[in-house]
Amino acid sequence: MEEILRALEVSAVTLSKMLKVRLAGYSESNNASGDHVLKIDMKADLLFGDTLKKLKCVKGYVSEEQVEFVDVNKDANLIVAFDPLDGSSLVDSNLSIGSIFGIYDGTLSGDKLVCALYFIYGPRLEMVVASSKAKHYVYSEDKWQFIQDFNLESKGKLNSPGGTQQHWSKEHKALIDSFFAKGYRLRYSGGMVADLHQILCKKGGIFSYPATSDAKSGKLRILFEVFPFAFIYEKAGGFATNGKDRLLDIKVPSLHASTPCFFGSKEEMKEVSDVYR
Ligand code: AFP
Repeated sequence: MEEILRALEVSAVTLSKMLKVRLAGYSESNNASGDHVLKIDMKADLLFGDTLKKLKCVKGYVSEEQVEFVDVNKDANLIVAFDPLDGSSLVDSNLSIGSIFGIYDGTLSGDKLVCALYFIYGPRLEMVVASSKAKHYVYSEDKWQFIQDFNLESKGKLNSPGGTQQHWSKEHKALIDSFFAKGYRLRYSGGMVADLHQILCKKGGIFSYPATSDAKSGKLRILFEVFPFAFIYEKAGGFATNGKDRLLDIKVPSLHASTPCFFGSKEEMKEVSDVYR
């Protein structure tokens, strides 16, 4: 596992440098989830894929940008699921974006997740890695430096509500409004890495991406986005649910399946469950 982390750290520094230069426009292709793909997404996918292919401990990987599972070493155990560049539609507006990874032992299911991490490309390059704790690092003076362990309070002040409001259910709208009525402040960039990172840094709040009338399974992908953040939030003392079940307990119907999801500190997550149950 350490071998994977060290290799990804190097690749993230490379990607961070690639992101600093002016980018070409949109490519012609769509990814496996049907999204329009920016050229930089594909470069990031190639970069991390090539990195993983060189590692003996990697059995295979699955990327948001690839339709199929990619085999690497049949005798190895660890499988990496990743979103190479989440929030890429924000590249043009120069907002923070990220790369998300889940490392699974043998099987792509929530109970086999042994480590989750993300890199955030903002004014600084930062990384959060969770295995036993959720650890926060910054890349500074050519090395990764530890900042803190994330520890969420039992509740926070930020409300980060995803999905088009026009397509929310009445119950979901009432839930989101109830947080604003209690003084929560709106924080939503449209990039889950930055939005969830902010809640961790500010020690609490709620991020939601519900089922909507036009997207019954929500938008965010279980293996590349939802499981890694659910794992990180639990290690930081928070919780993650689909409204009814703990996210890390849900089944994975297919590699690119999505799910409604809620992440946050424990009190907000309890309020979500009270409404959705
Ligand atoms: P892109 O990778 O297509 O930019 O999507 C980003 C994302 O998957 C996630 O990072 C955001 O939380 C979510 O989509 C935003 O979706 P909405 O634009 O529907 O709010």
